[in-house]
Amino acid sequence: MTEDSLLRAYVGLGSNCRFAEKMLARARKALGALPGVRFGAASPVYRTEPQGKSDQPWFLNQVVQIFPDESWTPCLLVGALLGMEAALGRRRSLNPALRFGPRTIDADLLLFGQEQSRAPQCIVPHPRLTVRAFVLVPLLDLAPDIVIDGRSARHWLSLLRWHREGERIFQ
Ligand code: PH2
Ligand code: MG
Ligand code: MG
Repeated sequence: MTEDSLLRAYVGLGSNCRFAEKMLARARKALGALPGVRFGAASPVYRTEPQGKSDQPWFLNQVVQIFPDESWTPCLLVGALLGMEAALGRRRSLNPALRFGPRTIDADLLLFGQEQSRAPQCIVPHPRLTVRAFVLVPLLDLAPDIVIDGRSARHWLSLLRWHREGERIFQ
């Protein structure tokens, strides 16, 4: 089957542990190994200033394109991403102060074709996608014409305060 006829999904990867580069590589491999998922393309890896909780190390961020077959739904994919995070050693903290702190690997479902999901555990498009330069920039590398909530990704990015120096994103 040609890629044009397949559903395209985008996953945002992030890590700010000591082995961040390695964690992204392991996550890409695990994504491609999910049953019924074809790996599409990976954006460049960006070094990004922490957004939100700022007293933590800089992140490596990347967006990956995958083609899930008809057996997948947004919620099933989010479940698989959580399983993958746990398998790669992520331990989630219930303490809200730590929730956005350093992590071994974060894998967020950003977009699942044109589908919208309002289920609380698997909201798609990702609810913070349009306010994160560290996600919009690599997403635009893969999908320059992509539309999110009725506006182009470029439009959303133009509303944010950010700048880049090569592969570094300040925000
Ligand atoms: N993830 C967060 C919060 N802040 N900042 C950057 N630069 N990169 C991230 O992946 C990131 C963040 C919560 O998931
Ligand atoms: Mg997450
Ligand atoms: Mg996240």
